[in-house]
Amino acid sequence: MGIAKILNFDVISDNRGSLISLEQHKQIPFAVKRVYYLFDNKPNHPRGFHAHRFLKQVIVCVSGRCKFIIDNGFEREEIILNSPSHGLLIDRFLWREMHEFSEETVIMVLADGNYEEADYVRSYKDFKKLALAAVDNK
Ligand code: T46
Repeated sequence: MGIAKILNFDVISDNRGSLISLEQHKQIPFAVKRVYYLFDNKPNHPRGFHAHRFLKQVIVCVSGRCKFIIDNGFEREEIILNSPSHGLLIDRFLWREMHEFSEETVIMVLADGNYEEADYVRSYKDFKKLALAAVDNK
């Protein structure tokens, strides 16, 4: 398995359109404590560039498209999110970047914790050091 995990959500469709339901401990593999969304995104303004010490999240590109880079300190993967029926599960301690937003992109994020700036590692150099230290301590 790669660094990033894609969750596939069931789509309930009828002649009126489509619906996706996300419940904690079912489609989302943790208790959801916070939901936030990113919109009005600009194609040439990437976001992210940090890791979380403890936070786990599921990212859903509800409309439009975005390229994610996920990095564990040793290897990186690129994932294109462009479907509301896919969720990108980002476990704790993974570096993430978001690039190449389309104009209509809306990204919804379900998180297992409240917003805590102290949980962010915003320097790639520090992230790399911590990733190496974690391997040395195993
Ligand atoms: C992540 C990616 C996918 C809050 O006040 N509350 C919140 O819940 C969040 C998420 C952010 N903020 C504040 C903190 C900053 O002053 O909003 C501002 C923008 O946040 P940030 O620069 O961290 O945004 P992104 O898009 O780079 O990252 C966000 C999340 O912060 C992060 O956890 O994984 O989306």
